Amino acid sequence: MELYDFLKDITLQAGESIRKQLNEPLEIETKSNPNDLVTNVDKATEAFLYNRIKTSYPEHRIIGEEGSGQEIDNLDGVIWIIDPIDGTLNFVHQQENFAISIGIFIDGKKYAGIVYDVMKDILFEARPGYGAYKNGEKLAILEDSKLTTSLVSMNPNWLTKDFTQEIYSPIIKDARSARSYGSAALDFAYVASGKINAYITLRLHPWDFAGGMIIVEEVGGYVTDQLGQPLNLLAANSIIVANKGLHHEIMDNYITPFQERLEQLHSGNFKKR
Ligand code: 2AM
Ligand code: CA
Repeated sequence: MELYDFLKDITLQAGESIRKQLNEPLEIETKSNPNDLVTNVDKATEAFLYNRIKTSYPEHRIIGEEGSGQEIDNLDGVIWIIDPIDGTLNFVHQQENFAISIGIFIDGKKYAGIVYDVMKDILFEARPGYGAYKNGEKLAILEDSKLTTSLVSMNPNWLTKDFTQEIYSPIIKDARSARSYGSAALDFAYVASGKINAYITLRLHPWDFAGGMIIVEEVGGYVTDQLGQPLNLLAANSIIVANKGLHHEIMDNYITPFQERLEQLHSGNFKKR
C-alpha cells in the first residue's frame, strides 16, 4: 500500500477506535497544569498509530504529543508528527470538536497532512502539488480578504492577559467577528476551507500544526510565526494563519509594531519543545 493510503487508513481506524472508546469511562489526568488534560484515549490512540507505523515502516520516526520521539532533534528521513487528539478539553467536556492531526515530512519537506474531525467524520487532507480535500471534495484556492469582513479565530485567553491583550484586542475589534474552536488542527482546516479567514495563537507545538499547515499551504494560505518566520517543526511556535492578503494586513498593521515584545515572549517561551 502506498504511504499516503496507509496514512489515511490508519487515521480512519484510529477515529473509529476513539468513537468506540467514548462508550467506556474516561481516565483523565493532568499534565503541566490543572487545565492541561490527557486521557487514556489520547495515550491509546498515539500507541495504536505508533505501533501500526513501526510495524509497516520500522525506519520511520514519530514525534507525538504523548511522548513519542522526544529524542528527535533533526528532520532527516521520514518523520510523522502526530497529535492523537487535538482539542483534548473538547474531547473531555463535549465529546466532539476534536481531531486527529498528522503531518508527514521527508527530509524536512512536506509529504502529506491530515486533520480528521472524528465525531463529524470529516477528513481534511493534502499533499503538495495534489490539492487539498475535504471528504474528497477539492478545496478552492483562498481569496484575499480584508480584516473588516473577516472572521478571526483566537482563544479569548489571549485577550485576558495584560502583555498580549494590547497586541491582539485591536485585531478582534477591527475584525467582522471572532470565533474560538478549541482545536488548533480544526482551526487550520477551517482557514483552509474558508469557514474562517485567520487563526492567531501565541503558542503551539509541532503536533498541533503539522497536519493543518500542509493543508492550508496547499490552498495558498500563509502560515508563519508572529515574527513572520517559517514554523520550526522541532519546537513550540507562535502562529498566524490566513489568506495571503489578510496575513499581510494583520502582520503589517497589528503584529509587527509589537515585534520587540513578541521577541521577548519568544525567547522566554519557545526554546524547548
Ligand atoms: P491539545 O488539545 O492537543 O492539547 C486549544 O486552544 C488548542 O491549543 C488545542 O489545539 C490544544 O491542543 C492546544 N494547546 C493547549 N494548551 C497548549 C499549550 N500549553 N501549548 C501549546 N498548545 C496548547
Ligand atoms: Ca493532543
